[in-house]
Amino acid sequence: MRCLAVCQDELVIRMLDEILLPGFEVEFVVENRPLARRLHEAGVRVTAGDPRRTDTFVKADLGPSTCVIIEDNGRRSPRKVLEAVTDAGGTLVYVLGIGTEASEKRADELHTDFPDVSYLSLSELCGGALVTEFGRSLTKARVQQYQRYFTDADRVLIMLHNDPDPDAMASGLALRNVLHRTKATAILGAMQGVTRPENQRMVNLLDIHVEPVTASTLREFDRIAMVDVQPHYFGGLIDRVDLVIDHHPEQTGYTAIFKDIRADYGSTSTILTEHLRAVDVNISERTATAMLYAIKSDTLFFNRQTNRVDLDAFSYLYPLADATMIRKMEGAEITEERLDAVMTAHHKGRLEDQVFCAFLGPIAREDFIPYVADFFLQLEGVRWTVVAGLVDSTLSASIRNLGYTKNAGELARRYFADIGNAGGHRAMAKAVMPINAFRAKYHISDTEEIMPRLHDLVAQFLREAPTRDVRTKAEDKEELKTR
Ligand SMILES: [Mn+2]
Repeated sequence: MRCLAVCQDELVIRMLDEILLPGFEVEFVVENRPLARRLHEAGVRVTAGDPRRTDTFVKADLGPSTCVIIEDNGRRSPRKVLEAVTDAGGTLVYVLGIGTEASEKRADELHTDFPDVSYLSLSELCGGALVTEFGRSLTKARVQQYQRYFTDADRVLIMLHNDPDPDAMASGLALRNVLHRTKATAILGAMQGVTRPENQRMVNLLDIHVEPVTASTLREFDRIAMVDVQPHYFGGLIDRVDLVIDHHPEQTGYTAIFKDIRADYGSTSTILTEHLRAVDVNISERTATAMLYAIKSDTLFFNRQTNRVDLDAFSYLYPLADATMIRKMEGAEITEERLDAVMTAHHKGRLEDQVFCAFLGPIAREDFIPYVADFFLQLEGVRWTVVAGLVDSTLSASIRNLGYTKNAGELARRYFADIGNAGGHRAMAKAVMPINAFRAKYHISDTEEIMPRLHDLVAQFLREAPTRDVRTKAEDKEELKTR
């Protein structure tokens, strides 16, 4: 997301550059030339110019989807700058109060003349959670913009890449939802249809219609949106679209009126989950199921580089989706090796007080562990699973629960963060640590003791009075980094 920040205070600039950088592409507009030069040399993206002039923003390529932050230091009124920004076409505008005592009064004053402008204070922005909040409110503003733009169209095409995969189809369904349309007025289309058997299974089970599109039928649509792909993919056939939502690296050479491209996200469905949440649209069970399946498959069941936003979207969709349907879609994924791992867990594991724990011993591949943990969560009477296994000298554990009890991520962090990597969310978490560190901390002399010890830990964790998920500043910061 592109962000233009109009700031004159070096400290504020450096701070904003630090806190906004992971999620936003920030560029500063600075009046003082020596300061601009110094910042430029320090690697900060900066333009020197008079912020009270419209052409400064025209030159900075300010568009309706660029977020603008204007510093208000309480001395000179930001009114002139606001006018210049508005004249240059800025619509997502925030005024950031820096050390202004009467920020509420200031916000009221500005609100009268600039009703669409939001007022924030620096201390709010720095408090981690608010950067998330800020991100949400920006997403909301952007979604509302494209929703409006699509309202009066008779027929909308939601274009997918060739041989659409789960993420493409789920994103298509989700966008149709955001646009409040049906399959008659928002058509999912592709130049080449679905061929892979596992994707066809999804098409059949969820009754998804992907219409064939050709260069000539493209003209029959009033608006074209693209999800999980960008126009360059079609080799010059489509060089102008109304909306692009994608998680692949941004490409050039096409025009899009609106776009939301987040290359650090694991799936396009993750971006669309945020869109749906931002504008409070009801997500149907079918759409949630498709999206959950898409996130799982695009992140290779969280084995590919996992982003916290993907886990967040996953936890949000989980209770809305039909788990049985997902298992049916995954059907063919039961391999003999996985079955072996499940059998081992069945022999060696134990179910006690609705908690299933198993230590698989040495295993060939780490991905058997989450698979087995997911598998046993389906078993009648199971509410928690903790499955561990050994790959070389590394002990890996996957923790799952049905999503409405205590926090799996908190359990992982509490018991394993000091001896390895541990983290996750309410319903799913993971810990990876050297086996020797685990043996030393939990006084394990024989591997037979591992499974009962896991049971003890879960029991101890569940016995404690419910706690709020208290997170440290460092974790909030970590979340920012992965946004
Ligand atoms: Mn994708």
